Amino acid sequence: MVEELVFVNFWSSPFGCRVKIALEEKGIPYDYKEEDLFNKTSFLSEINPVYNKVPVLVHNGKSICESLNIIEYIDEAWSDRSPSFLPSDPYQRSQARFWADFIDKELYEASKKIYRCKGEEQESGKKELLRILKLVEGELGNKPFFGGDNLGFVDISLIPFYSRFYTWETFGKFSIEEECPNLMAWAKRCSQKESVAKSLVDPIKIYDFIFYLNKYLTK
Ligand SMILES: N[C@@H](CCC(=O)N[C@@H](CS)C(=O)NCC(=O)O)C(=O)O
Repeated sequence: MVEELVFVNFWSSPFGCRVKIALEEKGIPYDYKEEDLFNKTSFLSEINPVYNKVPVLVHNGKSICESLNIIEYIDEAWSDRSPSFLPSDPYQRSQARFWADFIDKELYEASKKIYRCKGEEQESGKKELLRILKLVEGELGNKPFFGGDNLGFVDISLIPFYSRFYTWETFGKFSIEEECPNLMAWAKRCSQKESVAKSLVDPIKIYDFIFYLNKYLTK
C-alpha cells in the first residue's frame, strides 16, 4: 500500500515545528499543507473537530492531533526507523513525558505574558519564564541533549521555542544567554542538526509576526 502522509500546519507554530523535526529526524516523506489560521478551512474542522487547531498529521486518511501525541505516534508507527524519540526504559520514558508536559503547560503561557502584557504583569511573566527555563536547564544537567547523546522527546518538544528567544528577550529586555548559558549552548547544539536547522522558523519573522499580532489583533 502506498503510504499517504499529510502534515497540516501554520508556519509560525512551535507545536507544528515539533512534528516537522520528528518527521525529518526519521527521514519520513510527507506532503505539507499550510492552514491559514486567520481563515480556517472546513478541512481543519474535519481533521481536528475537537480543537480545530494545527498541527494535524493525516496518515492514510486518519488524523492524529496534538503535537506531543503526534511525536509519540510517529515514534511508534515508524519504530523500524531510527532514532527512537522516547527511551525504552519505563522510568526514563515517564520522565521524558513529564518534562515535555511541563514545557507545554508552563512555558508557552508564561512567555505570552512577556509580549502581551506591560508593567507588573510583564515582569511577573518574565520571572516565571526564567524560573521555568532554569528548571529545564537543571534537568538537562551536563548531558549534550535531554535525550542523552541524541535528540529525544524533550529536545523536540522544547527546541522550536528557540525561534522565540529573540522575541522574549526583546520584549522582556533580558538575556537568556546570561541567565541560562547551558540551555543556550544546548539550543545552539540542537540547531546544528539538519532536522532542526531546516525546521526552525527565522526568529526575526517570529518577532515581526508577534509584533504585528500585538499591535493590530490582540487588543
Ligand atoms: N496543544 C496543542 C497546541 C496547538 C496550538 O495551540 N496551535 C495553534 C497554533 S500555534 C492553533 O492552531 N491555533 C488556532 C486557534 O487557536 O484557533 C499541540 O500541542 O498541538
